[in-house]
Amino acid sequence: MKLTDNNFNVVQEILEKTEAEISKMNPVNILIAGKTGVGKSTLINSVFRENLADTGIGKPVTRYLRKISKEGMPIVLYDTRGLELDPKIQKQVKQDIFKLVDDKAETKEALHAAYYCIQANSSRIEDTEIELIKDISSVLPVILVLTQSIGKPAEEFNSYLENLNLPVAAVQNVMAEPYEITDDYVIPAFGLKELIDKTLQLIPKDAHDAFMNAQQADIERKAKSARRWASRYVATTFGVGFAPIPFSDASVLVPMQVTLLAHITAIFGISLDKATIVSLIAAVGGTGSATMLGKSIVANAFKFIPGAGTIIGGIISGTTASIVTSALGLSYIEVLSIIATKEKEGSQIDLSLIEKLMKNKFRKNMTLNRKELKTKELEFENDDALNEAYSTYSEMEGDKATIPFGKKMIRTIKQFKNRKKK
Ligand SMILES: Nc1nc2c(ncn2[C@@H]2O[C@H](COP(=O)(O)OP(=O)(O)OP(=O)(O)O)[C@@H](O)[C@H]2O)c(=O)[nH]1
Ligand SMILES: [Mg+2]
Repeated sequence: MKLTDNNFNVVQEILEKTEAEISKMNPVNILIAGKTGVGKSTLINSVFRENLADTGIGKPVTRYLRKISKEGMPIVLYDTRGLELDPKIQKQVKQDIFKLVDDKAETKEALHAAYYCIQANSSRIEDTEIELIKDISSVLPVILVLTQSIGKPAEEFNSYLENLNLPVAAVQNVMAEPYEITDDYVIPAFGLKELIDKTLQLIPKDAHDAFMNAQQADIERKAKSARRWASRYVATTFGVGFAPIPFSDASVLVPMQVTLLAHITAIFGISLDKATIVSLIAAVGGTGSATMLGKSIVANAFKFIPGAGTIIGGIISGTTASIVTSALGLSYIEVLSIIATKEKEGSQIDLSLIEKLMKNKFRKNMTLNRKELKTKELEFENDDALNEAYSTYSEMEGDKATIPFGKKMIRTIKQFKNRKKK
């Protein structure tokens, strides 16, 4: 595809605006504590984007605390190192944590919560560890994360801990990565969405956007949050008070569409590069003469809006503008959900297919009238829209469609009979 200057600028503006929005977010700051080898790094890599535990390792803050953060991600984690329950070391770790919480208090870097990780097959917990958990709980809300949870024993351990009435905010069983028992028996990952949910209930509202951006365990939730914002944005921008504009002025819609796409991208927090955005814009704007996003989208839109032929050369009403912009936002959210899912799975994204998917979704969403748009938005509540987008993409890839969104977590051992056949 040929890049024209105008087209390029729109893309550049989306990227810059996204970056600006992310840098405006209050970062979310979480302490991750637990004995050596319980699965802290594995948990961090599964819950957050970009393999954060491996790629975001910074300098040690103290002997027992390490800061994990990454440019462009509004999150800071502190990982305990070498936490053994030797009383002397434990005392130092505790001092380090208290000092950190104290130093950062009342600043933008104030800690919001702690995940205290215990391996779920421990079956009992030592008094020294109980004491440490109580101490951390006195300065931060703690979620006890029971890692590598397998079956009934892990659930029983959970009940045992609940019965201890520790001053923690929640106890959550997780399996961060699928666990292979044999080649044929695999325990799928579970519990991460619940952990996201519990974390959101604990951290302050003004850190929610940052947490949503950084997490990758619940992509449906990202989509819903983006969709809710987009619907509100479209309603306030093109609702009552929107003065109809002549079609020749359609490019005044560009800044609004840039804001829309940038904000959605910031909520999603996927690592979109220029090439991807160029493809997504080309998909809706076309590669023809009209290169400015607003104008070409509106021009394209007329092909899809029933009866729109009669208003060509006429005016764009609030209704027309909101249908076009909603379709743009909804399609963009669907496509970003697929990109985010692929990114999480660690699989390659085929840009030409992504462009095709965007075109396909936009075309479909453009034909919806106002009432249908409302229904379509509701589909995000039950993940139908996302599953449909995923199926479309898989079919284009030549893969059999699976349904990754909204799937009930399977908590028992699952046999994959055909695993080896592929
Ligand atoms: N399959 C599977 N393996 C896990 C999971 N959690 C931890 N492990 C395994 O347990 C081992 C230790 O996990 P880490 O995540 O490195 O533990 P850690 O708490 O970060 O350890 P330190 O950094 O040394 O304190 C690794 O070999 C992981 O592969 C899980 O959810 N699923
Ligand atoms: Mg580690």
